[in-house]
Amino acid sequence: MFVIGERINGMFKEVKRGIEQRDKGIIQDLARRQLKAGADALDVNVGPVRGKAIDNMLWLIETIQEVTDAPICVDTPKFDVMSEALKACTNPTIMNSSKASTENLDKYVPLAVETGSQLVVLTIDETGVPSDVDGRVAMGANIVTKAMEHGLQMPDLYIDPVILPVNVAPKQPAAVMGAISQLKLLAAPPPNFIIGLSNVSQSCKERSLLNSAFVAMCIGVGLNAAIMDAFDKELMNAAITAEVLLEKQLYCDDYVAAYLSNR
Ligand code: THG
Repeated sequence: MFVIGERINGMFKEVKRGIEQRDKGIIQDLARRQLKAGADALDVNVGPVRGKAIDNMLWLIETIQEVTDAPICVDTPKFDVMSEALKACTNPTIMNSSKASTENLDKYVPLAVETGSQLVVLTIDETGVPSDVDGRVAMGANIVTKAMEHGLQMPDLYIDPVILPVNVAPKQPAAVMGAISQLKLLAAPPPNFIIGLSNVSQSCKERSLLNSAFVAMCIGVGLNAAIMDAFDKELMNAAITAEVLLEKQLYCDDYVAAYLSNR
């Protein structure tokens, strides 16, 4: 499981403060602690701050690169922020994300190939998020075709079937799982599958429980990456356990410790 720590995101108050006050300590501490907790990469999102998105993103990236060589998942919906950010990255990069419209794919996929980045593509287009499995599968097929056309290898592509909060969109968790089950058959080797896991429990009471159960279910159908809360030990343990039960990790009595010591 490729764990991308979600915490360096301006939607969190301390991160917003860190960005506004250019307080490197807050950001570097979050970077180190997420990696120590088992994250493989760090999501970096300036959040809903107004203006200065490029400056803020570049500052975050430079600040993080001072303390780690871990891959950086550049999380922005803006193409200009993305392309400037990639120039500042010396660490490996994951572009997060492109929408699935042809116009977007024709910009983002070549940029990924050119910069040697991996690329996350959401199953969202100008009509929004499909409400069912079929809509996601149709978009996923188009994403795979476009990646191949521009020469992006499947191991460098992540398809995100977009999970929404279960309290307002109760049919979506099953639709996400159905989409992964079908899309993984589309290419050999298949692309990677990723979700922004915490979306599923936003504004819900039992967040950790919902996140843990859902990650295990999704891993069962082929999810192999998630932007998630690496500080939630129960959640990390659930993900690791799901992989052991699928024999993606070898069982031993201390499999959690063994997994984490391999990071
Ligand atoms: N797909 C992709 N990228 C993504 C998402 C996705 N990036 C952003 C997001 N979704 C994933 N990251 C988060 C990070 C935090 C939360 C949810 C998703 C979260 N935050 C608390 C909340 O909103 O309640 C903030 C609490 C606080 O302020 O302390 O839940 O889907 N590709």
